[in-house]
Amino acid sequence: MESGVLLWMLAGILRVGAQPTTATERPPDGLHPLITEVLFAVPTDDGTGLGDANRDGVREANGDEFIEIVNPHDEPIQLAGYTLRDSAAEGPRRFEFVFPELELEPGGCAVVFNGHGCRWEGPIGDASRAPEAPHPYFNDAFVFTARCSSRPSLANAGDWVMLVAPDGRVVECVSWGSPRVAVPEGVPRVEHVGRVSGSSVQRTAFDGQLVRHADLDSRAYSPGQPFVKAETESEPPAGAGGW
Ligand SMILES: [Ca+2]
Ligand SMILES: [Ca+2]
Repeated sequence: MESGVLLWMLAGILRVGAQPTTATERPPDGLHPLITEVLFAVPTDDGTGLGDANRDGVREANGDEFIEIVNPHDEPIQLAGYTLRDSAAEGPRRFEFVFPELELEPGGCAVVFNGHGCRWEGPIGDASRAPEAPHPYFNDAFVFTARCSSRPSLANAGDWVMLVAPDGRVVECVSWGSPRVAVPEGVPRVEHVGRVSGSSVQRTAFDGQLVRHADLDSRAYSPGQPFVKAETESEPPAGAGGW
């Protein structure tokens, strides 16, 4: 799809944060999802429930971590076999989630929580099967738990997550802070977001950057809402009646 190729070319020359995005290789052929949000530093609960991103009433420093993706194209994407993983070597410390069969419609959103120690209400999927329905608590996104043990977690000080296509080729990588493991050579799209605390990093638009969520609006994260504009840009004038 030509628009997809154009997006990748554009993304390759965007600068993200203070550091340049690198484009070293074309992405795998075909249409791919796009990472739109990563919560790697779960905020500390300040008494208001902050940090409880999965909305089970408890902040779990690992379990409430999540990665959000969207289908940015105008055709459905079959998610089966797409993988999200972090920088840890293969083994019990690696965060890795392989999607089961789920056709994601254009604009459709999916959220994968670490899930360690989490409880769930409503339709939740895992690596063995997709949720039976979109989740009303999460803006009607498809919500998954990776059912992690206590060990895999995204390192607050620096780490990365990558999206890997079913054929094994890397689609994109989001990195932050000072990862102990360098992003592998040849990843077609790398976005580095510096060090962020107390908030996720969130994409502002289909072709927008990943920025600190709390700098966009009053929220620290928004699982299920793939694009968030800065409040100052999106607020309608007083009396305009909203949308
Ligand atoms: Ca929670
Ligand atoms: Ca979001």
